[in-house]
Amino acid sequence: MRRGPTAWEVSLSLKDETLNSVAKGRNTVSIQEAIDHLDLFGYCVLEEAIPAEQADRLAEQLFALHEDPKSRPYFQDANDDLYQTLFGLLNLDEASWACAAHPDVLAVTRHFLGQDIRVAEACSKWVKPGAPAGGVHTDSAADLPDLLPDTPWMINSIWMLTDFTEEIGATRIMPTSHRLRRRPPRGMKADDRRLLPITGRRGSVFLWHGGVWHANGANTTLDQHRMALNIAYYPPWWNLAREGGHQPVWPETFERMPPELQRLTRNRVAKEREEIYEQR
Ligand SMILES: O=C(O)CCC(=O)C(=O)O
Repeated sequence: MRRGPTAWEVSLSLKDETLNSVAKGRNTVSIQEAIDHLDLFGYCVLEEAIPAEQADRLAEQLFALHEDPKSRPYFQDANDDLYQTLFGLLNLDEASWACAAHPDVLAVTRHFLGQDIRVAEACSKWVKPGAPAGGVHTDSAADLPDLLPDTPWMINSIWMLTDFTEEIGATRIMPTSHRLRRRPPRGMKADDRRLLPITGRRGSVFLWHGGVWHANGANTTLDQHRMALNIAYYPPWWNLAREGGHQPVWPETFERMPPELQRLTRNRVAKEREEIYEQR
């Protein structure tokens, strides 16, 4: 007798189809479809949420910021040259504000976290040619129990500021893994066949549930650079949670922000990290 597909094979092919349908263009995915996709698979893609030219400008500014020696105190790891994370972007580049307060992103995020969401942090992630893949992980789960909550505690997002291809180091995600409510097995590799690269045209943004298993992919190209803007959102009851290098919003930045962004960041206005984050 011919063997039918396993549940796992069905889920993978369903996923491929969904990837293809979002690749047709932003207008084919409504907010409700994006919400349903994130709920079911753990992530969703909003294609071309900003124009490619705006993404190009932002990418150029971020490459320059990464090269600026004044930015070094805000690197997650100043010794990691190939995969660079630069924190505190809301202070460093006003062009990031439009992404942080993008109405479609906020609509999807508020569905999961409630109306009173907060921006946890905005950082840029430059993946250079030759950068290895990252470790597979969940987000902001350090203080959570072994059985992860069934209520989402974080929605994360990545703006593709250069085209995301598998070769350039697109983020890899294991669809539906947030439903397992546990961390990935120790030693799980980013090239595990259950993790799919989230590809798309620059200007697109994808969002994921903090409990989904994911990693940055390796950049296997010789000369292509991946730039992404990574903005995470917390519900108000998680608003003091912080990760290693998260930066406050400086008072002078906050004063200049439009009201929606002030609403999203009002819990973290300070000059220094020590003023608002607990010491670990
Ligand atoms: O840079 C990437 O593609 C992944 C980022 C990531 O893993 C994270 O923000 O938790």
